[in-house]
Amino acid sequence: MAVPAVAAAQTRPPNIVLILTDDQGWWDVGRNGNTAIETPAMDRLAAEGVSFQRFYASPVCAPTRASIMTGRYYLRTGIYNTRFGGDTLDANEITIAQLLQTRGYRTGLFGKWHLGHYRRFHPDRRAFHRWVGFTQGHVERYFHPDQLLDNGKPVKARGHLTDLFTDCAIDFVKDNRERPFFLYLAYNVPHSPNYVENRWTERYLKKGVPLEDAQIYGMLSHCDENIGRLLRTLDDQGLRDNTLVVFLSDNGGVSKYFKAGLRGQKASAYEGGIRVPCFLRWPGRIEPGTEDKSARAAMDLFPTIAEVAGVPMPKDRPIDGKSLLAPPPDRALFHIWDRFQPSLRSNWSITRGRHKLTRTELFDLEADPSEKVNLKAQQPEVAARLQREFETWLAEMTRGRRFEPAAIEVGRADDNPVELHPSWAIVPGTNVTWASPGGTPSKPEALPRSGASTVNYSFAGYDWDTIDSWRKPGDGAEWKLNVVAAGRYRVRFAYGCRASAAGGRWRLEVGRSVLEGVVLATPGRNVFQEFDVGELRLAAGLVIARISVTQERKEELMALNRIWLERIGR
Ligand SMILES: [Ca+2]
Repeated sequence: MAVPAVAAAQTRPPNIVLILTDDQGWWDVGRNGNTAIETPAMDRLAAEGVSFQRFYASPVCAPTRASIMTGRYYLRTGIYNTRFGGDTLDANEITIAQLLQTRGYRTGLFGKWHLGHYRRFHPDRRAFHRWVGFTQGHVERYFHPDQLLDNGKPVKARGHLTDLFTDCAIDFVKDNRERPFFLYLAYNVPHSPNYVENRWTERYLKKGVPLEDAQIYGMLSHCDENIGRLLRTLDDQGLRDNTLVVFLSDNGGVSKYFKAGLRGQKASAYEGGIRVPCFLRWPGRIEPGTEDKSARAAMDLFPTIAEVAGVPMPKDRPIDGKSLLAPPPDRALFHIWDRFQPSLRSNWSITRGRHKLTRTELFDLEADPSEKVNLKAQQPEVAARLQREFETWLAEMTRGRRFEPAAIEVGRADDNPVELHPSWAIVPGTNVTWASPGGTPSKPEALPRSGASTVNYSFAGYDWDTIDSWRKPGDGAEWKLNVVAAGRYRVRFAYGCRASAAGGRWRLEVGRSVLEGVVLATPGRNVFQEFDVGELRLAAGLVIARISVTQERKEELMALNRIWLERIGR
């Protein structure tokens, strides 16, 4: 697809609306051959613009979001995981919102960020004037959500997130109709947990779609209705013609009812894990009903949007994406996914032209789009060439990088008290990079163990994750902190502990400051209560916070859900 670029001298650059869905497969949209799902608004965007047939995202959420924001392969940007602090975009990355602000755009994000949980990494620190959303990989509740932030401040809301984010987006469009705006509407459907009003699900149960897929389709149809609402707003406000609308999903799907013959799903480097729907509409610039069969990628959106807005790209760093408005580049596309240290043992693939090499197989995507026939034995020279190209790329991506969480800032005035999340903890005695020999760990995800330690990290959702199963003296967990303001800190825990297990002694060391105490009973092991446990005096600087068991236990110390550090004085 080649269209004439907009002259940078144009007085008002076009608005940009970027709509992202979460875990919608290439096949989860009517336009791509799914006859069961009803997605008229998405289909209309495709019919009124260009539809990409081979559009690639990363196998999972945060990596794709990093590439969209920066135009770069995600491993360059600090992202290496979707949890454990590995979903943090480096502070020195340049986001597309930053570029657009230099051209006078108003920038808004409504939805899932997933590029930094702590304040320093929030969207308003990455050049979004306004954001309403959440920072982690998913929410526990779609209805009446309890994890929403408005420019970093917790807010309560009533209704379903898909409706709420659309309402915010529509208000943003109306409030900014007189100036160029960049709207990033990052829906979190149809990511689990599957919650939508029953009427949406029932529509698909009646068609014979199995329950889980009916819920996914229902969440997407509900989302589609909301996208329709937003598109009507653009029409009503007279903004349709001067607005580029981009629609895509962030990784492969998880539904199984219809898969368009693609192999694999979310988290896989097969086509089903990385091919996503992508449609662009720009009236008068993009020919309606265009189909583009070239291999394109989510990181291409950054240079595309920069070109449309007439903003120069950063010159001080490699930008891997290529504008979608230019003819298809001659390039390989690389995919890799590993929750810990990326390596040749990770789940990876390289695509160049018609060929695709995975860790163990070679495919001809033109003859075999379903990736059924392994050609590695027949075409060893092709496989070897792609292998070398992948190894060179991986070496470049990983050189000099440590794949570990960023330090949590403690003592910021705008994030006080600060929460220490169990998912950001490291279990001592293990490699701090959490190198995993076998790639993706099995569920439930556990941190690697050190020696005889039994400490466990249990993920039961971000609200309910815990550090537990600790019994031996020294068993514990660590966080890397950056104390930005020295002073007195109040320490608060949230944990669960059944009465018969109460009485264990804990020790919290933050640098040279130490606090000790006894675990009290709560109404149940999984019923968390909050306790003020004392005060610490902290010096400024980088430091390790470590909580541990001090005496041998028959029962676990507690199910630790949170630690808060609140600066209360000099
Ligand atoms: Ca996702």
